[in-house]
Amino acid sequence: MIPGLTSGEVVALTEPETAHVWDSALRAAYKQADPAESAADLIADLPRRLIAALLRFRAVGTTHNALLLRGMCGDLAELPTTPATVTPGALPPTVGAAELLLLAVSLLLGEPFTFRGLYDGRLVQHVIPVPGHESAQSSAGSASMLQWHVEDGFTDDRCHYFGLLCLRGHPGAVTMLAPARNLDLAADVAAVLREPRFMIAADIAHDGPCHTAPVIGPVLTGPDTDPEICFDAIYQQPADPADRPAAAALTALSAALDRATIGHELRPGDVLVADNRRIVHGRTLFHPRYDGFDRWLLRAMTSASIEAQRRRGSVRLVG
Ligand SMILES: O=C(O)CCC(=O)C(=O)O
Ligand SMILES: [Fe+2]
Repeated sequence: MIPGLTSGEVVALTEPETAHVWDSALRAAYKQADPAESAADLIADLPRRLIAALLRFRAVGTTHNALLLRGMCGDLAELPTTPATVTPGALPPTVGAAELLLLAVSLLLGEPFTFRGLYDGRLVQHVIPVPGHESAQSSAGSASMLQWHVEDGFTDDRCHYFGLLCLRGHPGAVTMLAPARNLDLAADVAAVLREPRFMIAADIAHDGPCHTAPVIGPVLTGPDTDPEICFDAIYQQPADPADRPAAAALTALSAALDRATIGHELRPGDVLVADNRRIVHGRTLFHPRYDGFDRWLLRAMTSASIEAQRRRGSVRLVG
């Protein structure tokens, strides 16, 4: 049994709070206005303690540098069947309401954005199992564990936070988190991981040429007590293929991540937000049925730096 988040990392809405938030989100979704604008409006309808928890998370993190919000969606009886593609056509307001709530949460952490070459540049992405992609090491896969990674580790433009909102869960599909601050690493291994000896390639979800050259850098940076981490079990290698200590350090790190694992099986209405600079994540394997009722998450990425986003020329779209 994988341990979970601590109680201090969970904010559960009461039934009246859920009803209020969901009603406001549905009304906003019916208007079909600009999603980021509608989401900004929706912040005023979120419970104050939820807003406070997100602002606190942004400022000082949590024990595992993740935060779970529960009861964010009301009645999901009208939810359509789970799409079979990551770029589905028009979806009804039930999905729109959930998208707006995820964006409202994201706005409290910074600026939601995405990459032009990722799922048609959709600000909110669909994390679903896709027929024929079972073995893919991307959110579309299912047949094998989605290995340890940070979102978009190949670029310095990667998000500071990501949020996953669950519309449909799948028993046994566990989102796994390993906080960098909980890793027990030998001093010599940690020292190698702090040197710029590692390179990450763009993952298969990114379409077309990458907007930046692959980053060569360290895996660990920042203070020992709260380090930042940039790791990808599949797409990262020593920059010099002959660098055996660097390869060994990556292997040792994978084992340390396994030992530090906590997990959460997402349920409908859950929103999991995680610090993409300080934790590594993955997901256990599961067996989709492709009957329209498979696991369905919405995902949004957030930059904590509005200045960096504006300097790139576009706050919402990068690349
Ligand atoms: O499915 C999950 O729980 C995590 C998905 C994920 O890590 C991703 O889409 O990058
Ligand atoms: Fe991920």
